[in-house]
Amino acid sequence: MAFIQEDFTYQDLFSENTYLQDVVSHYAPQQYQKNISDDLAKFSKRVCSDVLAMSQKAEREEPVWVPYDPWGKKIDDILMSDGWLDLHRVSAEEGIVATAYERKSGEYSRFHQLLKLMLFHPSSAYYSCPLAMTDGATRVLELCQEQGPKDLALPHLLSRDPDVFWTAGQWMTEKTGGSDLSRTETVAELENGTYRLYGQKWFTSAITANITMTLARTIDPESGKEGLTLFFVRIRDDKGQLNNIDVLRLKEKLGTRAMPTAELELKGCEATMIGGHGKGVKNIATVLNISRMYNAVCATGVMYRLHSLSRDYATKREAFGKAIGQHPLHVNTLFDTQTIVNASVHLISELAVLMGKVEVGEATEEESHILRIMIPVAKLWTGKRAVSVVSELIESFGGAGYIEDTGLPIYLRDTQVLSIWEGTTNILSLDALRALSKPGIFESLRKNLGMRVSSFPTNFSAEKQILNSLLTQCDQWLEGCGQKRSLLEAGGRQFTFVLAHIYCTVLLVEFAAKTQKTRDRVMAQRFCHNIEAPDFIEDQAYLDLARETLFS
Ligand code: MFK
Repeated sequence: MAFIQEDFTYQDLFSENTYLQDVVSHYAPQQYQKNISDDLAKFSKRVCSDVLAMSQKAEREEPVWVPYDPWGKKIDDILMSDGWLDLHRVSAEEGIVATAYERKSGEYSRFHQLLKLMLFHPSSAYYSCPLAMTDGATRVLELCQEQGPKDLALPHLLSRDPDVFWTAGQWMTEKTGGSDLSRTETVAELENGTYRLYGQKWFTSAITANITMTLARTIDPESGKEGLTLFFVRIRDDKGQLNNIDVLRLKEKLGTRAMPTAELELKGCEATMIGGHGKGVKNIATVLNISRMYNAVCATGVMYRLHSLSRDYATKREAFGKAIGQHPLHVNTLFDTQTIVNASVHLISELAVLMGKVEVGEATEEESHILRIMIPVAKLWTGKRAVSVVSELIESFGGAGYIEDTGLPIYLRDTQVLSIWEGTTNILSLDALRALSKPGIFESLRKNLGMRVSSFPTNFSAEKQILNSLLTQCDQWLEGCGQKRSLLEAGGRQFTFVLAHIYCTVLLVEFAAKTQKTRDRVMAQRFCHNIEAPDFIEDQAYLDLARETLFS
C-alpha cells in the first residue's frame, strides 16, 4: 500500500503541556494563579481549533484595496477576510488588550495578558500587530492629560464587545526612514484652532484601525521652535469616511500578508496634539516599548508553537528504520532550539511581571531601570532568535517544511519581520546603549544580576562561574570604551546579546531551582554552556580598518 505520512498535530500548549503551567506558578503569586491558569487553559484550546481556522482563512484571503466606487468616487475601502473580522471579535471577547488594564490579576495582569498573547499570536494571522499598537495607544491615553481623546477612545480600546472594540495604528515611518524619526516631514498646521496633518506615511499597518498615534512637525507658538510632536487621529468617522486621508497603495510584503499595510497621504486630516510640542519621540516611546514587548512575546509564541509541531512530527516521521526523534543528531538539534524557546518564555515572563508592576506604580526604581534597558534587549534577542530558530525548525520537517499547504512556510515568511519592525536589531542595540547612558540604569541591572548569580544553588556552580566571567568581561569592555562612543556602538550587538544570555540563564536556573525538575536543570545548563563569549572590537584602528575594508 502506498505510504502516506501522518500529519503533525496542533497541541493544546497549556493544558496538555505542564511547562507553561509551571511558568505561571513560578512567576505569579498563588492568589492569581487560578484566574490566570483557568483563562489560559480555556483559550489554549481555542488557538489550536477555531481560532487557528480563522487565521488560516485570513491568510488565504488577503486584503483587497478598492480605491474608487463604480462612479469614480474615491472610497479607499479595504476588503477584509471574514477570518480577519473573526479575529477582531476573538481579540475583543478574550480581552487580549483589556486583560492588562482591567487588572483583575493586580500587577500580574500584564503577565497574564502577555502569556495569552503568546498563545494567540501564531493563530492570529498577525492580528497581534494591530493589538500591539492598540495596547500602546491605550497606555499613552491612560497616561496623557488630553481628556478629549481619552474619553473618546479608551472605552472602545478596552471594550470586550466586538462591535464596540476599536484598534489603533502607529504611523511613524516615512520615506525618509523608520529608524531616524528626526527626518519626519509630515507637518501639523493649526487651522481655526484645529491641527491638520499634511504629509505621507510610508508604512502604516492595519489601515483598518479606528484611530492612530502619529508624529508631525509643529512650531511651538511660544518659543517659535520647531519640534516633532505626537498626535491622536481618528482615521474614519462614524460613517466610515476617511479623515482627509488617501490610501496610495497597499504594500506587497514578504509576510504578514493577511494584514493590510498601506502608504498614505495625509491631506489635512484632523488631529489632536498629545503631550505637548516637541516631545513626540519621548511620547511615542510609550507605544514603542509596549509594541516591542509584544514583538518579543510574539517571537516567543511562534517559536513555542513551531517547536511543539516539530517535536510531534519527530515522533511520527521515520527515516533509516526509526522515528527521526530517535536519531541522536535530531535530538541534539531540537534540544538546543528548545533551550532558546524556554529561555525566551522566561525572559518575556519576567519582563511582563516588571511591566505590570511599573504600570500600577508598584515597581522599585531598580525594577523600572531593568525594564527600560531589557525591553529593547528582549525585542532584539527574541526577534533575531526567532528568525534562526524558525528556520531551523522548518528544516526539521525536511521537504514538507517547504510546501505551502502544510501551513509551515508561512511561519518563516512571517517571522522575518520580527527583527525589522519596531526597530531593527542595530537600532535596538543603540536604544539599549541610550538607556545605559541614563544615570543608575546599568548599575541597577548589574547589581541585580550579580546578586542573583551569587545566589545560584551549588549544583549550578559551573554556570555561576561562566556568568561571573561574562559579567566581568562586560564591565571591562564598558570601562575600556570609556568615552569612545564608536567602540561602544560597534559592540552594541555583542553586548546586548550577552546581556540577554546572562539574564535568561539566571531565569532558567532560578526556575530549575524552584521546580527541582531534571527537565529544567538540564535546559538551564545546556543554555548556559551554549553561550558564546562576546568578541568585542576594542581598538579604534581595527574598526577603521573594518570600515575601509568594506567601503574603500
Ligand atoms: C507593518 C508591516 C510592514 C512590514 C515591514 C516592516 C517595515 C518597517 C516598518 C517600520 O518602519 S516600523 C518603525 C520602526 N521604527 C521604530 O521603532 C523607531 C526606531 N528608532 C528608534 O527607536 C530611535 O532610537 C529613536 C527614533 C527613538 C531615536 O530618536 P531620537 O530623536 O534620536 O531620540 P533621543 O533624542 O535619543 O530621545 C528622545 C527622548 O525619547 C529621550 O528622552 P529625554 O529627552 O527625556 O532624554 C529618550 O530618552 C526618549 N526615548 C527614546 N527611546 C526611548 C525613550 N524613552 C523610553 N524608551 C525608549 N525606547
